[in-house]
Amino acid sequence: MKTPLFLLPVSAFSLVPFSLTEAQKPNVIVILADDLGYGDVSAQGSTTIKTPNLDRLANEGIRFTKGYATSATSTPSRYGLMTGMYPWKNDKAKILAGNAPLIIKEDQYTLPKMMQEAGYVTAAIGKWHLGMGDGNVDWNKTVKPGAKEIGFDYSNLIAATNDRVPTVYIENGRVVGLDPADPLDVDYNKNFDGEPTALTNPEMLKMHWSHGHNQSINNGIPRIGFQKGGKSAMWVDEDMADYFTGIAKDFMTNHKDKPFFMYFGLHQPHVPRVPHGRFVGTSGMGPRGDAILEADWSVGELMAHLDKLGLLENTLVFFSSDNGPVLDDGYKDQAVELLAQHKPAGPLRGGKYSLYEAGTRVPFFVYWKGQIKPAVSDAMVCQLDIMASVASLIKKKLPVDLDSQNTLKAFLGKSKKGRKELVMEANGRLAYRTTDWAFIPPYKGVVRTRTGNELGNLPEGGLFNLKSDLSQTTNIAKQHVKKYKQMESHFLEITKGYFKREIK
Ligand code: NG6
Ligand code: CA
Repeated sequence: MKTPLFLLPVSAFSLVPFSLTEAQKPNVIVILADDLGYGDVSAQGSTTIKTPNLDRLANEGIRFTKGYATSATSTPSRYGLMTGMYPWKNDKAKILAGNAPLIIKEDQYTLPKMMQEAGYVTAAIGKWHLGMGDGNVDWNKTVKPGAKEIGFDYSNLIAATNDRVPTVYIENGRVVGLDPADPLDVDYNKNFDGEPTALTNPEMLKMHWSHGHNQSINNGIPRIGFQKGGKSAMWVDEDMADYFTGIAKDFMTNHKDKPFFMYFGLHQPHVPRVPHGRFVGTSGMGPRGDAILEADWSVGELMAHLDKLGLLENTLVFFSSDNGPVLDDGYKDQAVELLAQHKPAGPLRGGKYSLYEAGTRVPFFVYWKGQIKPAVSDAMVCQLDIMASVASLIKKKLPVDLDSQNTLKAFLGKSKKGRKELVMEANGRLAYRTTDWAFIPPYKGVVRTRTGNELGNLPEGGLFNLKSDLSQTTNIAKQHVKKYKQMESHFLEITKGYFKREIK
């Protein structure tokens, strides 16, 4: 049995967590929402949505006002978190199809491998989106390499996104509930003969697409990609939150007596937004708001379970989102029409896919009962830094050079200083920011995507003073040439060999 930290003498307490012994290694949980915006949580100032469970993490932990993902889309963002390396250093770290191969090399050092080496049991549950298999997957056999090969003892995942095939759960590399008599096949180029799609059989749809998402249909919802067979294994979107929440609770119960590391990838509020019936209509904002409330419930369940197991005082919890918000990401779910006064990005400009702040600046809370004093912190922190910071916490020496920086003191509220600078990515484009300034190199290309989100393409380049202009209303590149040049030169130095101006 681990000694709960609150039973330690006060003198030891003041040294914690820098004096943790083997037996007291804290559990570490990373909960990552999918497309949850800076303004989508009531603790972030929103009065239009009520997220009591997320608020609890925010208000009873540290709430970061400058918390970042490394990218404005999922795959690169998760790559940064899992490897401690900037995703733009890996040209495969782009939004992946459901049958894309694993983009993390098997010999690459990763956050879960680090935890394993430190004696942790590790699990990945929920959204994956880092690729699995070798590019030529037989879904009826064990799919590998995957989560196991990069350091997860246990995994129960959706391969990519909830709008991409295969629409099945994959536990430790095996499709859950597959009937060998009805093999599963997946293709991203062409349909299988005679299989219905949203274009041939619109009468089968209970949710309609607005752009993309018109291929195979599962559960009345059209997806990206084609699949055939595997009928008994198909997920039911309405049950996904219950499924993964249950799996995560079981994992915690099974490993309550040893230190564990659990990565929990929420699928909300990514499209298609199909929450369980008990959340339908609860937000007044339609499926997007209801899905956020379902995610809030799920987080509340995990925390209540930790409490029930007596692990709250011995578990460090990170909560964040893989990228910023989007309304119409390809389905007609009334996200725009029912938004009313709600501001998914809060005061920030842009959203998912954007080089403006809302692309990567996301909710970011760190909670540890009894160890972290509630506070709001303006330190700049990034998901990239979880790896080096947790290494420091558990006294693990990193055997490789990483882009991940040790910002443990900021994460635990013991310092107001986080990282000094960060390069972020959005669909292959890069931007740079320091504590108070944002720099966007010149990019041509469309101003907005079909989602309506502004991309941050500024043909002449951009400079914004985030201290005086948080909402990035005024590009002052022309007025502050010296500052622009200085930011540009730092940016070029860090991204040398990777920054390609011709990317649109
Ligand atoms: C886009 C999809 C979008 C979403 C995104 C990935 C279309 C038109 N759009 O290509 O719906 O799936 O990829 O989102 O297909 S992410 O959060 O996983 O990065
Ligand atoms: Ca996402």
